[in-house]
Amino acid sequence: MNKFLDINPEVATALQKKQAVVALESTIISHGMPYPQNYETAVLVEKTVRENGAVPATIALIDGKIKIGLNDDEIKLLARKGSRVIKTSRRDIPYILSNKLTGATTVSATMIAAQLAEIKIFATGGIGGVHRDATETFDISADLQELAQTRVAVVCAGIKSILDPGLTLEYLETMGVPVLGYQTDELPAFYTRKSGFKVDYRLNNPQEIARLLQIKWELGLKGGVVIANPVPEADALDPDFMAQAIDKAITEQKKLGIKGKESTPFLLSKVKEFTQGKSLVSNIRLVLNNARLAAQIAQNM
Ligand code: PSU
Ligand code: MN
Repeated sequence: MNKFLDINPEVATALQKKQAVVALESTIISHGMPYPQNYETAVLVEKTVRENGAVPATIALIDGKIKIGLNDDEIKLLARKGSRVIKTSRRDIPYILSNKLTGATTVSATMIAAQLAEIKIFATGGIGGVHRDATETFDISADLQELAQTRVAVVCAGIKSILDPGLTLEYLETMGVPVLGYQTDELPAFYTRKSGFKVDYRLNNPQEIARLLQIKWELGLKGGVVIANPVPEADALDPDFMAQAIDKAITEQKKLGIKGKESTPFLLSKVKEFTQGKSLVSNIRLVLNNARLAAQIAQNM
C-alpha cells in the first residue's frame, strides 16, 4: 500500500473482501456548503451510502496522510473550519502532505486518492468544468484532466450552469471521457433536470453502468466516466429563477475580480444567497440522490 495512505479499518476490510465502497469528497464539506448544513449533509450522505449496501469513504488530507474514511471528529473539523481548510486539487497535494496541513479534497484530488486505494466509484454533487468566458480566463477545472487520466467513475448531478456545459462536454469528448445519463437523454444542470445538451449515452440501471465501467477498465483504457444523475423532480429549481441568480453571481465575481480556486466557492455561496437558500436545499437532496446511485453501482462492480 502507498505509504501516504491511511485507510480506516472498516474501509480496508471492505476493500479486502471486494465489498462495495463509495468514495466521497471533502471540499463539498469545507467550501461547498455553510456550517452546520455541511456537517449534517456529510453525515447523511454516509448514512445513505450505508443504507444502500456500500461502505462510505470520505477523503481528506490530514497530518501528512491521505485519509480514506474519516471519523466523526474529522468531518466536524472540516465542516467547522470551512474555507480555512485548504481546498486541495491535484497540484496542491504534495505541499499539503509535506507540510502536514489539513486539505479538503476536490473531485480531482479525491479521484487520485480513490485510485490509490482502489476505490472505483465516487459520489459528489457537482464536478468542476469549463467556466463561462474560459476562452478569455483559461478557467478550466483540474477535475476534467483528472477524469481523462484516473480510473474512477464520478456520479454527479450534471454540469452546473455557473459553468459552460457545452464547452465542458467538448472538453470531455476530446479527453475521451464518456458522459452517461442515468435514466435521461439530456444532460442535467445540477439544480435543474435540463441543460439543453444531450448526454453521450443513456443508461437505465446500475447494472448496465457497472458493466460499461468494467469493460472500459478491462480494456486498459485509462480515465474516468461521468455519470450524470438528474436532481429528483421534487427538488429541482425553476430554470429561469436559477439563471437569474447565476448571472447575478457571475457579474459580482467579475466586479470583484475573483479568480482561480476561489471562483467556484464564491459562485456557490452567492447563488445560495441570491436564491434565499433554496439552492442549498436542492444541493443537499441531489447529493443524497447521487450517493444512493453510487452505492448501487458499487454493488454491481
Ligand atoms: N460544485 C459544487 N460543489 C462543490 C464543488 C463543485 O456544486 O463543492 C467543488 C468540488 O470539490 C469540485 C470543485 O471538484 O469545487 C471544483 O473547483 P474548481 O472549479 O476550482 O476546479
Ligand atoms: Mn478553476
